[in-house]
Amino acid sequence: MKLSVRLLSVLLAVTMIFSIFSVVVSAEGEAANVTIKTDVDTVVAGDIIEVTVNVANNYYATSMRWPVLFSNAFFELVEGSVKATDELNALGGSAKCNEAPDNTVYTTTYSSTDYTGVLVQWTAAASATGITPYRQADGMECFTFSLRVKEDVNVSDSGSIVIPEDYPRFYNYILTDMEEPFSPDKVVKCETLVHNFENATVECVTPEILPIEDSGVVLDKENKLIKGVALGTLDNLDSYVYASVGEIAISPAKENRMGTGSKVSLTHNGVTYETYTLVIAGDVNGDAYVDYMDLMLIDWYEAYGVSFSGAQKIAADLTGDGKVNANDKIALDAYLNFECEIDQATGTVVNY
Ligand SMILES: [Ca+2]
Repeated sequence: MKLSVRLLSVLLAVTMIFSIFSVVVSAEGEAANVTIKTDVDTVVAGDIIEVTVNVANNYYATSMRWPVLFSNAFFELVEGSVKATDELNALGGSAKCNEAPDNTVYTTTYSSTDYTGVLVQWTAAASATGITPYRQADGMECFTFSLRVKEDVNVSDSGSIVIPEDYPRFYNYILTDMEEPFSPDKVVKCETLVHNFENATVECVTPEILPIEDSGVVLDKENKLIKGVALGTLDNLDSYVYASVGEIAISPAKENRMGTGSKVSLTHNGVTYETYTLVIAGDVNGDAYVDYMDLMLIDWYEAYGVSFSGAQKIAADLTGDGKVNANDKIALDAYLNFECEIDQATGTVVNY
């Protein structure tokens, strides 16, 4: 929508009307929602995170100015990273990204002792035919920048990224209506507008694999074993475990089967922090099911000394006595004849 140049000149005149007659305008219904987003919410020292500033408004802004502050004990700015998004640039106008703004970006609540800031601004371009203001009721990602987590942060320290709500100069005037004829009650001063700021917090954590509550999974941290996963689980363990930070990578024992011997690793930024081995009690061949193939393997182990991995030995030891022998074969046979059950959390037969 275009705001005519004539309207602009009226807008300037309105400034004077305000000062002379103290016209009271209602800002009811108009609000700016500014959301700070980060690409991750957990980090380790040295990580680089991406910050996005999303602005949603339901009025016509001809300019906007947002100081974005970050905890300086936790973060440092990646120089040269502050920029307007392609989406914002596509609106026209001019975006400014100041990486070293003056002290006016700091406020009573957010001082330069604890925070460092960047200042992002946008002004609509005026031309002979008009002006295109910013109005994005659903929000638009306007600015991005990168922050590096300082090397000396400790686990459970956190850093915040905020817009200071007590900053006094987000912009001067906004318009509630673009339709002509223009009138003073279509103009709202910045200080009467409702601002909702959603800030972001990032926490420094220990990289580790963690159990999903009530999933039945059991993580043996000492022996790096994962137990308690249901038979026949395929593809991934997303409903059982998650990473405190980074990614979980799985190397299945067999094709896409989450069977005994599958390796479950936590990696973050190219570093592997820990690797667990999955054990499905009774599943000796690693296909995620318990059947006569497994019984046969235990038989071969007993009779011919077929070699078992550590995980296979634990999976085969259904009596839980630390050995793989004829008793386990009998127990597995009983299970296959529906005479008992296997408790995957403990890895032994029950109701036997
Ligand atoms: Ca099996």
